[in-house]
Amino acid sequence: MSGAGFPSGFRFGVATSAQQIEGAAREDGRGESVWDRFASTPARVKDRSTSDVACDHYHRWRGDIALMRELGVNAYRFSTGWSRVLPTGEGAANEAGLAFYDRLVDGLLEAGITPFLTLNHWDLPQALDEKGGWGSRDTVDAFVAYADVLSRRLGDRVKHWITHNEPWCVATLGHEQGAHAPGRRDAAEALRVAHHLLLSHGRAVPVLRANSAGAEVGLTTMMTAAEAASDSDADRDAARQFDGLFNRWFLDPLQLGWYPADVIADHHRHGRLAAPELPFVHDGDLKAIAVPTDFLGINYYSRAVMQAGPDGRPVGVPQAPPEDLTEMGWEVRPQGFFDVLTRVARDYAPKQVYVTENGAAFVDPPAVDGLIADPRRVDYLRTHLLAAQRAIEAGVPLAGYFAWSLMDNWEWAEGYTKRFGLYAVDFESQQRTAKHSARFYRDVVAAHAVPTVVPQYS
Ligand code: IFM
Repeated sequence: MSGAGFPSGFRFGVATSAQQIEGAAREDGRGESVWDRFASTPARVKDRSTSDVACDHYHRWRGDIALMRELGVNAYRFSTGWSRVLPTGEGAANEAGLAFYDRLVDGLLEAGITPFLTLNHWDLPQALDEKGGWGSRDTVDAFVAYADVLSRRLGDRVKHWITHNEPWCVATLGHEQGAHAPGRRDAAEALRVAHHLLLSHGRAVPVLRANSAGAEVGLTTMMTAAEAASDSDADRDAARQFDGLFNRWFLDPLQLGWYPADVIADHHRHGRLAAPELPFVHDGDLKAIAVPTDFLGINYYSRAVMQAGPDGRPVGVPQAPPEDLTEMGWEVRPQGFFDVLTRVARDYAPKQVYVTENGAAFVDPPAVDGLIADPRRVDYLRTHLLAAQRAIEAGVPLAGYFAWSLMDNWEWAEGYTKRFGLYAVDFESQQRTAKHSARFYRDVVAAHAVPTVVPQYS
């Protein structure tokens, strides 16, 4: 084993999200989400697929809990479908939707697995988007009401709540770049969206605490290590800008209570703001956003190496050879994981950190004797878990690690073309097949440490 292993009480989990695994898109009163609409719009999703069936987890959740038991994990991060609970995003709750999450939570607890529930993993109800979506301040109220409904129902059993998953993706990919639902391209709107996501987090935290005695509450953000392509002032400034847009724009208001002045100036300079001020920030918003939380959720996949573009905007430059890239084109960079974990502890001093996602998409070969050999994913997990362990040794209050993902699933605009799972899913038969990475993770969990030598699994 390497080092002293992970601290006692450490959470080892796996993560998924509702839209990516549940399926049953039109069953039991579920309403349409922005991702349902996006996927049914031509040319939005790479393989033209929808998540209407996905992993059919809505019907197969018992078997999926059995996979978690096989792994030995003590925690499971999942999200609730907002439009399954509130079909139009507000108003009367859908009892069948709530009953599904009741069953799932009870099943997890019976299996000795602690539920970590994410309220918003991107699947805004379509009806709310038609009223202005996250660009409208009314959606803040709708989110707080949704948090209230769910935590009243599940708060006696769910004690770990994550308000939002990766607000950058919703704001920037969804509203500035148009690559994610709802597919808009409006940089000014994207800034409003980011603010409303953060504000709704801040306003939901006290509601969740009131309905779920003793609960831990936090938010999950994606962090990417930002590095300059060279020592030139221009490239260093490009890295600063990227870090500002991607990391600090979210972490500064959440943890420090302000938006970073240099990034406000960048927004103005690049035309995202008409003036160097934030018209959508009302009195009291920043205080609400910076409500103390019990943990910060960090999703980590890769680093970004930036150089100055012709107009001074940051541009990513590929650094790694193709063999160091995952199927997403993301560089495998465990050092970046260590860097973001130690940086977040140093600059933001969260009470605790959970790594709420970490993993890699690769093309997997067919199964041999019922097991799929995925050495690159095993290596990704091994090197990143070692980096997490080093971060703990360096003083980061890391309390848990969730592998993304329990099983192959619907990877948003990439459809079914990217596979992140520890278990493979045959989307025709819905058969699940363990990969070597599942066996490796099981060994890590059992040993509470990272094996120095990877066992032979076949
Ligand atoms: O699949 C996604 C997940 O939903 C959010 N974080 C990144 C993952 C991989 O792209």
